[in-house]
Amino acid sequence: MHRIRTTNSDPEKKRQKKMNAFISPTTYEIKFHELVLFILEKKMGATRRTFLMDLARKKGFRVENELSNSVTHIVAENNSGSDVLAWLKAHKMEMTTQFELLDVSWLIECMKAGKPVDTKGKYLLMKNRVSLANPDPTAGTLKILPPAVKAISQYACQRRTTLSNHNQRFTDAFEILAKNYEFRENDGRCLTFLRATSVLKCLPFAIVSMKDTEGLPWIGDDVKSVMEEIIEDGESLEVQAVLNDERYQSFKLFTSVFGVGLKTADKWYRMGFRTLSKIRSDKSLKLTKMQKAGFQYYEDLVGCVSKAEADAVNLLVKEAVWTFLPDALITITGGFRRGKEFGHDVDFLITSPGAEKEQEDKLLQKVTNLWEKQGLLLYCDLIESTFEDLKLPSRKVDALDHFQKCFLILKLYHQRGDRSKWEVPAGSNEPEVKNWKAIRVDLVVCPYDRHAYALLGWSGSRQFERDLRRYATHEKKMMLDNHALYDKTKRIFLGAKTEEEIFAHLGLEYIEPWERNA
Ligand code: 8DG
Ligand code: CA
Ligand code: CA
Repeated sequence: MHRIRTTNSDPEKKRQKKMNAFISPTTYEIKFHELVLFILEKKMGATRRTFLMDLARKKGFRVENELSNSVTHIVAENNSGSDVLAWLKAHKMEMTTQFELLDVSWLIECMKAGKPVDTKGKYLLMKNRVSLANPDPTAGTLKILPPAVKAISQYACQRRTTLSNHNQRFTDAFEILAKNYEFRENDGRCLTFLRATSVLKCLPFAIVSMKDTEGLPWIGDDVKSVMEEIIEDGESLEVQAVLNDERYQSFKLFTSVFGVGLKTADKWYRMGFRTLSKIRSDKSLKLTKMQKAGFQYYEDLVGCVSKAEADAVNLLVKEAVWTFLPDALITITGGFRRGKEFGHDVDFLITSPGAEKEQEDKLLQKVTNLWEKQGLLLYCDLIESTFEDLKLPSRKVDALDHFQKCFLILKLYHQRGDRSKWEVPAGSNEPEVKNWKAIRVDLVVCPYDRHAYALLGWSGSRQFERDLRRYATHEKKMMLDNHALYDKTKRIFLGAKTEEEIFAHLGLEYIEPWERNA
């Protein structure tokens, strides 16, 4: 093994050796073999370093006393990336492997999690992995290599995509283009930009030059030309043109109304409408029940639902559902399960281990009746179940599922803590101020034995779901949807009690919900 090459008279090394003598000789089991840590003493101090080394070892990390070729992660405190490089250079080492330079906050997160966490942008002291390739140990030349990213899969279900997006300037632009292609019903080009968005969102670094995109899937010529513009000029003319396009602006506005899809938006646009107020006041337009509700509660619905509001709705749902099915399991799904702070609605999956089919079938009707009595139900669209036990999973990647569900608008009263700001002072003649907010809520009920499949299907993101199904079909000769997984070779349904089991059936590493933000 190559060791740091330093002269024997190096006082730093002598001191290091002395310190190492104090490090607890206790050996701990190494749990995470893929990482080898070295903690830099400079500016951290020997006591804290010893403490952190010991703690990390207790948690199953391999921590080296000395810097060697096997080190993969160097952790430093109060040092910039260039500080650390200067230190390494000053210590005249000969190393050929690459390693990452990380701030101590990364190590602390790992200690909290009890396992290695992503070396995300904010922890990295150097965006690129570093290699000290030094044929002449006295010269100490440093060479920065391109980011060593593991080959990135073309399938979102083989990538870990958290909410920390280092490439938002590109993905925002792609999302605008994708939306515009969706409005123009150009599904192919829409998908091109959605897939590119999804790939860039999983990268642990920010792209600064086109060289950084080498080897990435789904980055074709159209995507590249937008990226090049953004890198060179800070913005893309194509994106600017879309943002200024009247049709795009109108479609964006019209589809922001609950119940308005592409067909209606197109109709209104061709009729010459450009604003919502004109549509609202036109008595000759026939609106669906859903669109009427969409206009009635527009201001509330267009503002996002916060995590705190989702938690308040969660209490409402639990209280109502448990009145009729005390053993029901109720899970928030959708974006909030993936850790998002805001969403456009709140999604829930409900199942009960003990309920008879009849009880299950009547649940949503009972719950919505209760809310209606309580004056909380502003809109309700209940869809009956068309679920059949032995139905083969759908072949379509975007198929809707067959479970019983309801799309709702609920009245959520402001909580006591923030209600005061709405309260009218005593004796005031002002009209009473609205003390509630309309919230979109989706409830889905599934049979207990399908819970894992329904949970996986309703947790999203949409891109993640699409790629799970595409992966099952093309890589495994299996069919997956929100109800089941069918192995076409063996001609059997594969049961699963947990999401982990579904990933295992598919031969995939488990991806946590908060890593599914593809
Ligand atoms: P957001 O609300 O935070 O904006 O995003 P989201 O929570 O990820 O999106 P969503 O539109 O609420 O959808 C949540 C998941 O539910 C998504 O992965 C797609 C999935 N889903 C189904 N079936 C159906 C369905 O019938 N309608 C809708 N709208 N979504 C469905 O699996
Ligand atoms: Ca949602
Ligand atoms: Ca939803």
